[in-house]
Amino acid sequence: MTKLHQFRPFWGLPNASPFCMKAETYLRYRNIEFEAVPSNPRQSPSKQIPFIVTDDGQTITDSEQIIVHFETLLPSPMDAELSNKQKALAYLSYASGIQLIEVLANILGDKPYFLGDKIHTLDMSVYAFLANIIDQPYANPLQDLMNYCQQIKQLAWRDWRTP
Ligand SMILES: N[C@@H](CCC(=O)N[C@@H](CS)C(=O)NCC(=O)O)C(=O)O
Repeated sequence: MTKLHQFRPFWGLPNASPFCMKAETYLRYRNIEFEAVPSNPRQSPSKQIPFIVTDDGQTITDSEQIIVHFETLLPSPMDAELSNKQKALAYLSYASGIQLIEVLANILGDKPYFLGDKIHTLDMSVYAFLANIIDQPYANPLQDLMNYCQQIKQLAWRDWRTP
């Protein structure tokens, strides 16, 4: 079984690292069997987590590469029908803080997912970063994006309980 090396749950969140939570959200949504292994960056070949060790012994670091690995193996790739313009959205960074959050809220608008009616790998990233702000104990102005997070939480994390 694939081993996902990542931080332990923290602060009532499955993971306080959005990169770990992104990878785990993806594995859960895609129903890929995996075992979570508590780890830390020192144990990773890239000195960053998450990383996975696959059934056949391959080590893959970086949340994006983990998704790419499974997307090339599994049927029905999540992003197959996207245009280049839509794929460009995936390069959004959260570096510019609240202004970017406002932009994201506007892009999402009334749509259920960032690129429309269907969930894509971009939603794994956006969800993981937003959940690390929304699902934590301090109030903040991200309430408008909560429905979006709740939706992906229902799809990928329904069975998860705070340890
Ligand atoms: N591009 C990487 C980023 C991973 C990352 O930044 N992980 C952090 C934890 S949130 C880490 O391991 N930091 C340790 C370090 O950089 O020394 C990914 O998508 O997986």
